[in-house]
Amino acid sequence: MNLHDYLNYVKQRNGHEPEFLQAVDEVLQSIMPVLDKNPEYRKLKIVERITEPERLISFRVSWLDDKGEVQVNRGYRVQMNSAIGPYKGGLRFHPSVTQSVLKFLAFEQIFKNALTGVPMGGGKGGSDFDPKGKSENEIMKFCQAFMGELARHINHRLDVPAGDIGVGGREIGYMFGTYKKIKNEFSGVLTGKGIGWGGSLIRTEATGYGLVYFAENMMQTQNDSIKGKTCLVSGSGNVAQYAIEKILHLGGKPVTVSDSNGFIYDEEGITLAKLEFIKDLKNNKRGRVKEYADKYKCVYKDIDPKADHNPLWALKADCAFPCATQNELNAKDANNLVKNSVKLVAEGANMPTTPDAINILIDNGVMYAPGKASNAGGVATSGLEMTQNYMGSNWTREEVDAKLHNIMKNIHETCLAAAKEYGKEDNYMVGANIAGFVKVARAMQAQGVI
Ligand code: NDP
Ligand code: 2IT
Repeated sequence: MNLHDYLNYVKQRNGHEPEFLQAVDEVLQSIMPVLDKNPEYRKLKIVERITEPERLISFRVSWLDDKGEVQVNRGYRVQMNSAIGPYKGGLRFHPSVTQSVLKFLAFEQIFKNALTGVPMGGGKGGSDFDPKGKSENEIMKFCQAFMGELARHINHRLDVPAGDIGVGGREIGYMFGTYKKIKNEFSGVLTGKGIGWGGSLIRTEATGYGLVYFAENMMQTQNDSIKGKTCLVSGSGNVAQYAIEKILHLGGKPVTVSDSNGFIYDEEGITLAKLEFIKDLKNNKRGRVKEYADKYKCVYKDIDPKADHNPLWALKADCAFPCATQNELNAKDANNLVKNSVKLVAEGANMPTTPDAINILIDNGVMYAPGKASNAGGVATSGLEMTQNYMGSNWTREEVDAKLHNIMKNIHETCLAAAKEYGKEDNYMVGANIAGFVKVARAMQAQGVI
């Protein structure tokens, strides 16, 4: 089959899943030269197999809210590919969660995890549960109900979930407690656990820190650095917060954060002290970023989700880090970034840049890092948490940070090397897709038709 046939094949089987098709299209376009060079991959139907989840679990989650009313949500776990290790990937709690969204995330996770060099397969899960406006008690009730079913399908050697949108340390704690009680065992079945009960230092920071380490590696290829650069960051959750922290450590100047309502533009720059305000606002008070503008007297703009562009990406800056959600940066936004001579776009979120926007960035010489490479520091450090759990020991902050640093450097080199080998020099997207795919395809080939 050629590219057109493959795309049709996947479309026919998953026509109602736009996000999944978007993620698959991108990877298939990148890997066609690999299939041409290795005809056995076609014969072994690696593409047909890798686009089909090994197992997909969908389940009902019933729970009682504070008023005593019965609530019903839908839960999922997509166990996508276990060729190179146990299924690994986060859990997302957000009303926009569908099977398509989780399949796209699980699919990308296969290649991301392969790039880390830590042995982990690809998986993802979550629920259409909306944590916004829920009481602490309701969050706990939901997490217990969700894990009440998920516990039957995971264990520390089979499938190890972690956090994602709407799932942070608090939710991991409630789910871990439930798993432990049901299974009557204390094991590293989840990552992102608290320090003192199996968690790893730096896991909380890892995605944002890793993203900026990766961006710094990209800048270094141009004998440049993040130092002194004005940076746009979207989102204000886990990834955005620690991306901002590391930008500040490296001497850059972050000027924006956003949430689903709007964004702030702090022309003077977000400082470490202002970042502490954001962390407290989003992680403890669960407030809106507008409160930052009220406190620090800077610009705040509502984001209209129906608008044809996001004005955050029309601000002048050197670097842009989309860290909120999928398809948050479209062609119009990419044109605005290009118009303002942005040098680098590195994805903290998964698939935040639409396919036409990616083309615009690459065609205009903007350095572009796909999330499966640049946000891999989170899952890589989850892998380090698993290793520490297996060994029964804990590494210091410095040890884990040094390993994270090294992993991001290796991913950067791996992407560039694969891109070069296939004549797409400096194209991180093609490099990431090829390097991730080749590793998994080889393992699938070795393990036979299963
Ligand atoms: P959080 O839940 O901590 O934060 C998410 C942020 O994105 C919030 O500011 C949220 O705003 C905003 N957001 C979420 N959905 C939307 C939406 N539909 N429209 C606009 N804004 C939205 O999640 P994370 O920081 O963990 O995750 C952010 C991204 O990074 C996701 O794409 C995730 O898959 C990816 N990622 C996360 C990793 C991790 O380790 N946590 C690892 C690798 C990637 P609001 O407060 O209004 O909801
Ligand atoms: O998208 C991701 O890589 C994550 N949400 C982290 C997954 C993990 O298992 O740490």
